[in-house]
Amino acid sequence: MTSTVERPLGEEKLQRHFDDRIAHDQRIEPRDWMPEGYRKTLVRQIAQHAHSEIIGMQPEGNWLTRAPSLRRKAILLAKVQDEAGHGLYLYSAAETLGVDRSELTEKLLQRKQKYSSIFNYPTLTFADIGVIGWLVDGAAICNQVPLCRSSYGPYARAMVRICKEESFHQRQGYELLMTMMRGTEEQQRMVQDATDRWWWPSLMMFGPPDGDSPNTQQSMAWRIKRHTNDELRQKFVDMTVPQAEALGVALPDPALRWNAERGHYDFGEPDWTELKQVISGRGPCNEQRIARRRAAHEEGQWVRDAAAAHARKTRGRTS
Ligand code: BYC
Repeated sequence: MTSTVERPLGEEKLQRHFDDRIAHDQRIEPRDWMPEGYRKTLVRQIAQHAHSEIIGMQPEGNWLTRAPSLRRKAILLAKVQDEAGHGLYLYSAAETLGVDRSELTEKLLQRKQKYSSIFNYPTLTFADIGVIGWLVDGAAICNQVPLCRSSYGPYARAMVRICKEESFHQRQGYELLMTMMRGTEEQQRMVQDATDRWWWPSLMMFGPPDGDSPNTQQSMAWRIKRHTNDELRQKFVDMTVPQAEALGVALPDPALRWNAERGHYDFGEPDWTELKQVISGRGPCNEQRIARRRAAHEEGQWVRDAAAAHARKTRGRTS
């Protein structure tokens, strides 16, 4: 993308100007010149993030009609709607880079673009709703707060609002679990079981280990990412262990212990083969998630047609 002011400077000067702005922590905006690799990396990451928000509505949506009280139902409904909103902000941020939302959706449906591995696991009990809020939204906050300082303006600004809402999501999950832990033995067992199933997939949300992450180095140099995958994973573990203790649940990792020398918790190795399988479409719910997304997209065609017809009519009236 080239702005009319900067175009005559020549590629080399434009690159120097871009590098200088990145080095001085200045934001890159849609009309600024940017290297093609920077633009492509942003489209890849923002699209993946947007798809994750939209697909992420499915595992929780599974419990909307079976929430145990009106209050829990209203909270869950608000959370799922927030996620649709996050998807919209992110698709809009991606569109400032010259791609179209429908083109991105098509790529998702053809499995040419990814979405987060975490949403390919089933939600078996209502305790999963609490654990998703606590662990999945907790991991999302760790990963996404630094993205509010991402070098690309529209992405960084979208993340500010998303992170505020994610904090509410995390707290509602924790509050739900606290309530269940004060309940019957069966409710306590449900919380422990959900924690056992979601702990390792939550650690995998941060991506492959740094040594096996092809994109991290360049994304850090461009200040799209501010921390490596392993740094954020460690931060999440350090933050979550005391929360698990306060809740009274055990985290399913025998290697988990405080390391006074490092000032961090040591923890076991996630199963990276499982992450690769889930990312490549062979997780427990991949087929179901994409099939549901495709059906929703097709069933929503009349809404898009009606909106386009209305826009045409309004344009006709004003002209
Ligand atoms: N799942 O070089 P790497 C949410 C892919 S939404 C699937 O480390 P990068 C929420 C990666 O894309 C959660 N794919 O990549 C929503 C790359 O493949 P491509 C989503 C993964 O980009 C609703 C390849 O593996 N959050 O939290 O530097 C309710 C190599 O990886 C995963 C975001 O998207 C994975 N776990 O780092 C509640 C946040 N990990 O693209 C919560 C923004 C890696 O080359 N995204 N891959 O084909 C990011 O921060 C980064 O993109 C990642 C990966 C940390 C995810």
